[in-house]
Amino acid sequence: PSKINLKDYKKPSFDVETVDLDIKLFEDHAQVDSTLKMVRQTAGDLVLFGEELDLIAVTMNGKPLTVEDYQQQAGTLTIANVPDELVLEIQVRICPQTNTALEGLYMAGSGDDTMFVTQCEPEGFRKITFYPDRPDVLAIFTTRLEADKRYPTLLANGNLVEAGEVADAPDRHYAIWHDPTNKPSYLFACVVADLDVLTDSYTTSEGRDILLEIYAKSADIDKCDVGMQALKDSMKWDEVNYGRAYDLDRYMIVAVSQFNMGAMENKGLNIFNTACVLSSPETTTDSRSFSVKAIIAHEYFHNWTGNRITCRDWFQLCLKEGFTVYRDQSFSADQQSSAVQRIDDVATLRAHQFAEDAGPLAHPVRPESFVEINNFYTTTVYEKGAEIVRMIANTLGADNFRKGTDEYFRRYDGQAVTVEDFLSALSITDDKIEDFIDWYRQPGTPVVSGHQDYDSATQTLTITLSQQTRHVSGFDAPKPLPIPVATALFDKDSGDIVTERMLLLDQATQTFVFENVAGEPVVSLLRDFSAPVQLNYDYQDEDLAFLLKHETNGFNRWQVTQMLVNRILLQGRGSKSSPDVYLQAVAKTLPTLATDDAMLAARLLDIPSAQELASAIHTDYDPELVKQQREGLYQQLADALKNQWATLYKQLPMQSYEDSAEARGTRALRNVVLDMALTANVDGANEWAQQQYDNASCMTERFGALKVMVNHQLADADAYLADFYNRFQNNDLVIDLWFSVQASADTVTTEAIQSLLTHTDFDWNTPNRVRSVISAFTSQPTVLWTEEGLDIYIAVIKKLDDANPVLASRLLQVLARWNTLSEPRRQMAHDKLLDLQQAVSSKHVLESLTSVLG
Ligand code: B3K
Ligand code: ZN
Repeated sequence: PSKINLKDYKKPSFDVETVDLDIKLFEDHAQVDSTLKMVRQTAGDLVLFGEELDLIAVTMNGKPLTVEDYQQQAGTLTIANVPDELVLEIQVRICPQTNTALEGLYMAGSGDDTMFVTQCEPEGFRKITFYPDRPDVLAIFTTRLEADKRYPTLLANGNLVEAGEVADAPDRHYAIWHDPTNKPSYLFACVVADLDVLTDSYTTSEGRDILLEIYAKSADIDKCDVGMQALKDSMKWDEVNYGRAYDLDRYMIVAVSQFNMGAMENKGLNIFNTACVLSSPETTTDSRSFSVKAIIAHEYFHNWTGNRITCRDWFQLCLKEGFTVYRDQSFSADQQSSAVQRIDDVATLRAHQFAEDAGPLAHPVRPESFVEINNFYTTTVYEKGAEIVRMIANTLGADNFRKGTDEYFRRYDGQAVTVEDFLSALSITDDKIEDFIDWYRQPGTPVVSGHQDYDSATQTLTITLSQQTRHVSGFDAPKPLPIPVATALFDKDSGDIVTERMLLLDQATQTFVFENVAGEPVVSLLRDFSAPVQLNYDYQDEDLAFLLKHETNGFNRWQVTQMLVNRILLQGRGSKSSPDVYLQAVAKTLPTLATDDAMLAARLLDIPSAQELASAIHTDYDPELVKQQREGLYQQLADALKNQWATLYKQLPMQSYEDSAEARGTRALRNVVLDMALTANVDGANEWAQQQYDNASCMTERFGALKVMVNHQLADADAYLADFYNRFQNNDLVIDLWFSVQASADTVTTEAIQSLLTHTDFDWNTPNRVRSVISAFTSQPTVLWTEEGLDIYIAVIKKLDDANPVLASRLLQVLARWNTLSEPRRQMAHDKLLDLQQAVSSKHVLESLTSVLG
């Protein structure tokens, strides 16, 4: 497979004005007829993409073409000597029933319970028909769907124009949909199914009434209210914050149980993984439910950032994803404490994106080449992409950022554009914004180091900061980037802030001078995580404890506790902190914080996951040692606060369910306290767990209790697991939880994983189920990185390589940091990856494997 390079971008030779699709579904295949009206843009042949299609007929301007008239190669159909204006009619046959890759048009479900859905981004439309399937070709789509009447639901993008019976076929019916907006083929969608619908409406700021619909299986329709409310909230939020209103008359969301990722923003017809849209108190944990709202918002926000303004080519993926993630993070921050939102976003960034940037899969937020674009839907493109937009927004300030985004929408609406276009619109009030382009081009996480010098004679404080980014092979030597460092100086005696300033570090080393500073202050840096960098500042542990007490922003308080924890846990790797300062500081803070902000208090007790700790270790990583140290500190924390747990647990009584930030905070903290109490062997904690399970008002309480019972191997854990299974047997998403709580248990063994994989409810065709075991398993590196653990994991990749290469490749990417392991694990992992290379054939897995092997 060949590499595609950003520098080779060329405009398409033809533009498509209109597409008429006629998709007829039959028992064992589908027939797709398309009519494309095209106009020449530049010289050259007409190139259409197509994969896994049976070409039946092509006509051009009414004249049938024969095999001499076109050239069919792997993946393309090329027609030479084409007039400047043409109507192309193409007939193909496809087989959605055997499409296990879940790209293009595929059948989901099994037996009597099946439906047909599409996933076209990035290049799935070419599995439906031959087409110039690239994001810079925009067209008006009209779609006719025809199917057996046992599929009453026929949906496609846009507005319903007509529906009825098929002449001469009493069992069949059809519907015709027309989408009036110009769109790229990756935003095409259709659904043929038997679903119920939850309906609502929304009146836009422009006074237009929009029909809102969420389609789900009848058993799930009672779990769509949270999503519906989130949709209305998102519509309002985008009007208020970005001045963007919805444009079509109808907005549809469809829940599908077999889906490769979270959700897809198809114009007017979003398709969602059931896990990302269904939510009810009894079956969904708070954190899952909160992410349902965030994903609904994300896909809705794409309507402007992605759909109305789209990407010129797939290298620009971050243009829509980074900006849209930034928008959904801002939306979520308005739904809960913004400190907690920032904590969660930063924790994810540090655990996954920093690891990616430090390993062999490191790539710029805007990659420069790829073999398979599906491999680049990464945390770097999404989350680091969002951090760049955040830095720009903070640098500009709210008003100028809004001027910039207004300009972006004004200038580029209806177009397919680049990151440079985005920056040029945002820089209308400040040209310096264009300098952020290097953040899109340069891989690797910058490390910012610094120290301070205080001169009491002149009352000046000098902060020296320097930045360094590792040189990733295959890229230019790294340059200094513009790094905004939000800074505050705290008076040591009063604990008050004396000065706040945004420092802009844009050279290799810089000094920043603060005048008239009476007494050496404690400096708080990178407040609110003002840039996606690693910070090494010469703090004393006591400074960090001081900041935990005096910082005014909850995020910064969390950040300093994490610094303390990291200093303790990465001991022997350069730092020498004893846990005492940390334990005392937390013990002092917790009681008040628990009453003021329970959610923040829960986060303050965070000890980074084994994976996050591993991401900071670049050689000789010993998973056993990390686990030991991590658990050791957790035990010390639990013991140090042993006499607080009972009081705290009782202060957080179970109440009838409510979906408020406060109630969610109480539930989150209660679960953490329960785990701490069991860790510290507090008398009676076993019974608390059982009572919490038995009397639970919602899934957060029930699952929280189940999880601690499993992790602490309480005597009745198996009985409770069995009870949980029986209660929720008919709910796939809850059974996913049942699988994952076992697969991620602190005490998991390879035998346990093996038996989950052979359980009658395990299903290779449902990505959620595969992830509920296999991805859950990666949270236990001591088991994963063993001979048996890797054999299991790699066998799964092999098995999925052909059936679902997108999923297989994604699972493989998690093994990227094998190279940091200590021997003999490192050699063992290397050998197994080499064996895998002999056994796979998808370009997805092969490209990832080539990078992973380095
Ligand atoms: N744009 C889609 C992702 C498509 C992934 C294709 N492998 C969902 C999203 O980011 O909103
Ligand atoms: Zn997205």
